[in-house]
Amino acid sequence: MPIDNRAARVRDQIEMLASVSEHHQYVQRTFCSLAAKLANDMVSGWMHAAGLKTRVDNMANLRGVLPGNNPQGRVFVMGSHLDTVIDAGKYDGPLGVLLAIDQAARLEAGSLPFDLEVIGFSDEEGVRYHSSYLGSSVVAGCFDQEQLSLKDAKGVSMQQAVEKFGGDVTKLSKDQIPKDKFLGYFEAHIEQGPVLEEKNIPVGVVQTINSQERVEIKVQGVPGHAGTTPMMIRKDALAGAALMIAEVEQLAQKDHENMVATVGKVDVFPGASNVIPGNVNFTLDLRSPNYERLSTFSKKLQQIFSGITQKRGLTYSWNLIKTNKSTPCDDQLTQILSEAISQAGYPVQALTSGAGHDAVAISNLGPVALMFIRCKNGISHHPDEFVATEDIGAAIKVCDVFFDKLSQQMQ
Ligand code: HGY
Ligand code: MN
Ligand code: MN
Repeated sequence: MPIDNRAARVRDQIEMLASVSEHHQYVQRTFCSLAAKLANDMVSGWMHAAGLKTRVDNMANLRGVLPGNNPQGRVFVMGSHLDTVIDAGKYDGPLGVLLAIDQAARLEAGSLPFDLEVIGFSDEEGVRYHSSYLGSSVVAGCFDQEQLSLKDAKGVSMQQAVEKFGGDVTKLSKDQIPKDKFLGYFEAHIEQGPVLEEKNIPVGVVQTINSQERVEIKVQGVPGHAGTTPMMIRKDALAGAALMIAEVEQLAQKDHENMVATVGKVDVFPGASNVIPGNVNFTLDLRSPNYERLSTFSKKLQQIFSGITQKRGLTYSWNLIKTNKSTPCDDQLTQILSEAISQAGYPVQALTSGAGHDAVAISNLGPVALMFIRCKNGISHHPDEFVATEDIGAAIKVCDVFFDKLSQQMQ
């Protein structure tokens, strides 16, 4: 099938998948939701049509295998995630899964010296449990079982959500790819940044994925009557949290070359307009190319938080949910990818990734490579996210050469 037709097919699949959402006004597919199930159903149909043998594993990952020609062969994985953020774009995640399915459709079963496994990971964004990489960390054998007790906004534990979806948490280890079977991983993903557009290049090759820390901060004060409690004796958790959040931004701005810091979610209790907030929980998302700088930033922030809360008669807790050091992409796979980009007729543009990707978790198994695809104005995690069909075509062209080279060089 000509590349333009394949690109148009991927574009149409992107549009169809974007209609699968747990919200009627915007795109939202979170871990183990009904929308996640419907998305798995839709995408597994496309996997079948591409000749893949599919299954949903115990962590809700959708997996399809194209057997190679060597029964003792190892497995090479290509994929990305099918879950989304809230009010999401259409391409962040799904584009990488659909490009993988397109590759499987091009390659005949038995044509590769290794098995090709295509995976639509179940939870890269970590929206429901403020975690991340739930699906890929099970595949990589680095899932933290303690996370099964995390509760979502409705008090549903991760274990309950998995079991309701049809997974068995006692069998998660069976869903890991054994390290000695694992050949490597390749992910194609939108850039979610402006560089490729500025350079007018459709694809780029990622060298490193930045380090990341996800924390939940709980601030405790004393709730009270908004009308009868004098100002000077209040222990207002939200007023304190507001100062803490302002400090997050100021400290990151002071070190803006190395750090980004975001408070994306704030929950106020009891949340009534005439009650002084007694408790506030907020999320903290810290990122840096340099993990040591991130750790120093994190310690400094804890000192600042302690100063603010002590002065105001509040207490707070710092609950680390997830931490990932910066992840280098594999030299050999990245070299093959760079050669494929060049052979496909594009300049080779090296990039670092400020965003996290399933490649971070999968790197616990072995070599990973990550290709970025230009997206309009670098917009992502927003309904205006967009990738031109020509750039989908460019990505397909590179993937074709990448797998042809891979099958000659790696077994
Ligand atoms: O948050 C991220 O970096 C990614 O989109 N999960
Ligand atoms: Mn993503
Ligand atoms: Mn994302």
